[in-house]
Amino acid sequence: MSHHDERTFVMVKPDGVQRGLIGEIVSRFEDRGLKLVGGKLMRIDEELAHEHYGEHADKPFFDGLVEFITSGPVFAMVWEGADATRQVRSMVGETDPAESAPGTIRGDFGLDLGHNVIHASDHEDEGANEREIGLFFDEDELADYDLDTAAWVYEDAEH
Ligand code: D4T
Repeated sequence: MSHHDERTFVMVKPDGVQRGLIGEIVSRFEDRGLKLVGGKLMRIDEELAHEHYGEHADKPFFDGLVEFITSGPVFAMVWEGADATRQVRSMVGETDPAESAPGTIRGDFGLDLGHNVIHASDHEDEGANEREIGLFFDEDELADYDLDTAAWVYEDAEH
């Protein structure tokens, strides 16, 4: 099963939590065949916000971004599956909801670049998924189990 086990970090942002979109978003990844291995409702503090968004520290939107991401609870998740980081990103859409196709999460639920509902690890940033999982989750918060549907999701899985 080794190539089915890529893990990626996903987070419903404070706007998505307030708008009641946790269930809808979880359902989309479940429906796709991905496996949920971790999830928690939590508040991001200033320190974690700075670590998570460190690459944007010198950008003009950084202060507003930190204020927003710490403004209410987020729902942090880890999803696992073949090519999970890239597959999830394609379901999320572009950073700017206006550029996101209908059918993507931002294309269906977002209108505003600053309130774009969801975060997912960047598949073009090597190791971003593992780094972000490590920032938000302890290893003992992640479940290691087989999903019985895998035999139907993956052509090469054993029945
Ligand atoms: P995140 O990281 O939140 O999933 O978004 P993306 O990976 O799609 O995009 P990003 O890292 O380039 O931007 C992080 C975050 O900053 C907000 N933002 C971004 C903003 O408020 N104004 C801006 O001009 C940009 C580029 C939105 C997402």
